Amino acid sequence: MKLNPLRSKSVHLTLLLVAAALMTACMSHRMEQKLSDHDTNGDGYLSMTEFKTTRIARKVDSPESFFHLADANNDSLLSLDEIKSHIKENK
Ligand SMILES: [Ca+2]
Ligand SMILES: [Ca+2]
Repeated sequence: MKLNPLRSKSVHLTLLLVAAALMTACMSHRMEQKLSDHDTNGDGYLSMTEFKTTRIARKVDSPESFFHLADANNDSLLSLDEIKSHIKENK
């Protein structure tokens, strides 16, 4: 039996897309896990003090400016969404 090359290509593509989606979901879950580890008062947001203990803060040049730039609604707290969209915008 001969496989239709076009069809097997699209199967590969589908598998690749599924794998990519799974990886993204997994990474986002891991990030949520990480952030909740640093959310010491458990309010679901990171204050500047809490944020400074994260790996992201240690990786960037200035955690303060990252914090202020990422804080889209200026409430002096970072939500996971704010961090994620800030990272996405600066890729
Ligand atoms: Ca907190
Ligand atoms: Ca905020």
